[in-house]
Amino acid sequence: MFHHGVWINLSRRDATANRTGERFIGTGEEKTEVVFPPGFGYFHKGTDGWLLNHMIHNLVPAPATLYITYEIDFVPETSPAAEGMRGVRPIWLDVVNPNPYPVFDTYKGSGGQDGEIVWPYEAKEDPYKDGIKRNMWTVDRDGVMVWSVGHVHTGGLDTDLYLNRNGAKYQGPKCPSRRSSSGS
Ligand SMILES: [Cu+2]
Repeated sequence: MFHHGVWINLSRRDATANRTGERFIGTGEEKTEVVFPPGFGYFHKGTDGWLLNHMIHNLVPAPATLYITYEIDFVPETSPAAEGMRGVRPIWLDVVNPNPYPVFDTYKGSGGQDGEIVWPYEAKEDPYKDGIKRNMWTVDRDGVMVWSVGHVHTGGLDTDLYLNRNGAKYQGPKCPSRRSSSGS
């Protein structure tokens, strides 16, 4: 089972981790297909080096030979189809960013009355005791969000993404604040 894969461009800096190695595409059990709106693409230089970080699970005891196949629609910069195209800037967010292995455990009975845990807000112990909110990032330039996707591990139900902007008229759901340690 191909649990997840993260494509990393070793020739660029990651925006949210502020280090070399831009995490730019991920997919996994949820079968994410990255489809940008027309006119947008991820700019790739011929000199860029890519690295594929993968997690593969074998659910049976027998070893097997596996192949990973992925397809890319590629528009050469010299093609008329590339005219006016804009390059996207990948923004990678997770609950323990910039830790490259964003995995945490939850146990039966943790979380609220609904039997679900919203991590990190209902975690028994504050995962950000040092005050660094690893699940938040301050947008550092103007832009438009053109696409997003989330990934969870076994038992995970969904991911939430909130955008807060001073002066915004948006009245929809807001990011929860940390709840009591009893998870209620
Ligand atoms: Cu994963």
